[in-house]
Amino acid sequence: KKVAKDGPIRMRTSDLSTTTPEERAQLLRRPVLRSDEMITKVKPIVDAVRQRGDAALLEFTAKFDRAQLASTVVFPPFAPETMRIDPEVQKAIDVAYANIYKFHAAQTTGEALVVETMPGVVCSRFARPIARVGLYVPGGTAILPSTALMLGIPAQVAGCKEIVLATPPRADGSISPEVMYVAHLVGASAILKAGGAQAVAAMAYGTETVPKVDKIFGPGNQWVTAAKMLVQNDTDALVSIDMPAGPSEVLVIADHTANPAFVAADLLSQAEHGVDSQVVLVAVALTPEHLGAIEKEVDDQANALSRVEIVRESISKSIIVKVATVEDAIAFSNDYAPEHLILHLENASQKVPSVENAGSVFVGPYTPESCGDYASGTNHTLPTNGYARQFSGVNTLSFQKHITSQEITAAGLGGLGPVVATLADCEGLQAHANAVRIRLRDTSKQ
Ligand code: HSO
Ligand code: ZN
Repeated sequence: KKVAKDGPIRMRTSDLSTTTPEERAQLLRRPVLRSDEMITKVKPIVDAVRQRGDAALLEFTAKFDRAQLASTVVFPPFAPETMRIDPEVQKAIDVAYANIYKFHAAQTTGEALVVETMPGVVCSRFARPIARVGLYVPGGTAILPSTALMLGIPAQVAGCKEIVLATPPRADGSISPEVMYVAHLVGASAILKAGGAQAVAAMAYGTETVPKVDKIFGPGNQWVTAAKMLVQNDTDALVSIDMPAGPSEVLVIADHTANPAFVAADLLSQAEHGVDSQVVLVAVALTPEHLGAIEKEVDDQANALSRVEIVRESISKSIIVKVATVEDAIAFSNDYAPEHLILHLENASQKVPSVENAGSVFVGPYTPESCGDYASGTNHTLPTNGYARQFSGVNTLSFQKHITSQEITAAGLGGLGPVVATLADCEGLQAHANAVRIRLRDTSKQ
């Protein structure tokens, strides 16, 4: 559908009190992601990099990023001139780094969990870092040093030994100095100057110069996402991914206390990410004047943005859902499972316990999503497309795996062994039963 190039920038409105269940289901739906189709498209690229390594990677980088590179990987120490940034920006990155580090460091105690389940039977669990991780930092219409922070810091906190940061180079072959500076802060062990499916493939399989990784993280366009899904399913690659990613989303719940200018600004901050950004306003018993004021703010503020054309398209596909009560609003939001949920409500913090599905929640009128996007401390790599039902956002544990362990004393085996032998007999697995009985006989001799 074509989007009018002039006229007001406005969202479509539905009233939940008059919608049918089918219409409600339609409101909850995201645009279809053609994952099969995309996987077919990225397969030749992934195969080429797997088979021809660096040569293929350089060809794709020349073709897609228009950058003629002699080599794709940069190792530390990074040259100071590649990290030269505005001192104000550097200070801001440093504060963001400190907050994100603090919050992610608190997510792991570093101590093993130890439980004696029966006398003499001690079970434990301890974390180990995933040794080699690949972080994808998108290029495209905006440079995203914030994404480098959000992926690099938990990797650093978790203790990953190799951190490969991939990002598409600019046409002159360089990487944005802000991203380079963050790579330096988080202790990246290599920078891969490549983007798209080719970068994902290079990290999944390794090339002559690109180190192979064990897990790939980060948001990206459809090509990147499809490539991540493809390599995850290849047992030769032996690589996992953080989560399937779709276009970014926000759902704002606003009641009579809501400031129209704040609400509009929050909606637009998500809408400016891309033409397929999903923006939903759930209006709780707002008067027509109040809702009208929000709509006017959206139009006015949108027209003043440099990315007005992107916003015009994403806002035209976005919806306002009118509901009667806060409970109805939260029920709708839980069904939608938004990546970001903003509670612009009276006593907003009291509503948080009812939130069942969301990537990250922004509570009260002074908590814009932007703060979580950049610097409050929480992660901005979050589940989209309704995956907040079963996925957590990226966090420190995403960069670790947990090993369990057990140690049983002779006396402990005396208590537990007969239980195990009985269950092994029940399953007809005699060798399993023997492994216990042979020991029980041995201890009874003492
Ligand atoms: N809202 C984006 C993250 C971001 N915003 C990066 C600004 N820069 C997805 O959570
Ligand atoms: Zn954002």
